[in-house]
Amino acid sequence: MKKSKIAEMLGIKYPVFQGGMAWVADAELAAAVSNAGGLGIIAAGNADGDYVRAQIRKAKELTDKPFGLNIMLLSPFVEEVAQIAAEEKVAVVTTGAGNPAKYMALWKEAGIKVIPVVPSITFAKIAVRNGATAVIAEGGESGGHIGELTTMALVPQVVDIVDIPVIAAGGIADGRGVAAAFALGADAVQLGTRFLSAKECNIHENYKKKVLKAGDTATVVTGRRLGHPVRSIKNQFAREYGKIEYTDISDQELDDFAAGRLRMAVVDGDEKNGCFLAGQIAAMVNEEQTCKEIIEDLMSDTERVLKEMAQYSE
Ligand code: TUI
Repeated sequence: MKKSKIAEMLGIKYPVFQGGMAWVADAELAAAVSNAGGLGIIAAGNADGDYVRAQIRKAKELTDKPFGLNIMLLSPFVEEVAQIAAEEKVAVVTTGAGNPAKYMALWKEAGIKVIPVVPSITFAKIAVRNGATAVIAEGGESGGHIGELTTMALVPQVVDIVDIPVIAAGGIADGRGVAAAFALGADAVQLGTRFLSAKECNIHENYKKKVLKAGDTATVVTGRRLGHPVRSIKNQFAREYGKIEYTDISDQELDDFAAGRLRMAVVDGDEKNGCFLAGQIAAMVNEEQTCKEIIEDLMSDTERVLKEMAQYSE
């Protein structure tokens, strides 16, 4: 297997990150991924500081391996969560949905490795300037909040302008995706949707079922009008949101319409009213497995694909 710089820097066995999925990625999932040799990541999402601190402490009990905290920068609790990350000295902070520049000195002083998600070259350059350890280049195939570019277009362009490791995310579910990410110059990969099916993933069983039975065109992007495009599985909520998005409804009403929908999906399993975030590769996720099985499957599949690809250089 290819030597991964970021895996070496973090002291993890495999170059595989688990995406910091809001409401989904708790201490149990993160610790299971880290124990399996990847980088597990707890998602702060919109949760308050007490919840996040408790999850970090729980993960420290469940694993002695490094794990990360994903900070969603649109969270109303972002200031206190940023402080808690520094106080608890998590090994890694990843960020999403914004520019983390103003917190980076704080985290770096605490010895934390900071790895922002960047949706474009502009934000990749800002991350490098502010001392990021690496960047996650996430394409629009991903579930959740997405940027404009695809993984195929974004990853090589980011690789070309940064001198730090690039982790590819978006549309990666198996060894073919990992090998493709390596071909684009990525040093590691981040997977979200594939971990939704993990045995250690504590989402409502209706959410898991939706992912397991999703087809290739199961997802849709809504939310562009408010500047926060979000990919989710088509259902009644997504259809209703899509219908009202371009009417004369106010921004506030539109925001209110979407509020709390992720919780309805993850906790309540409300198939009609919940927002079931998932990436375009949901159709490629077909069985429930442990995190260890997922990561080992992924790595052996990657090796097989890379070996097969050697024929192109003969
Ligand atoms: O953050 C994610 N995925 C997410 S966050 C989330 S919670 C949410 N729900 C509704 C609306 C907004 C957020 C669900 N899924 N992935 C990482 C990611 N970061 N994707 C795109 C970005 C991003 C976008 C803009 C990063 C930086 C950025 O900067 C632009 C700016 O103007 O700050």
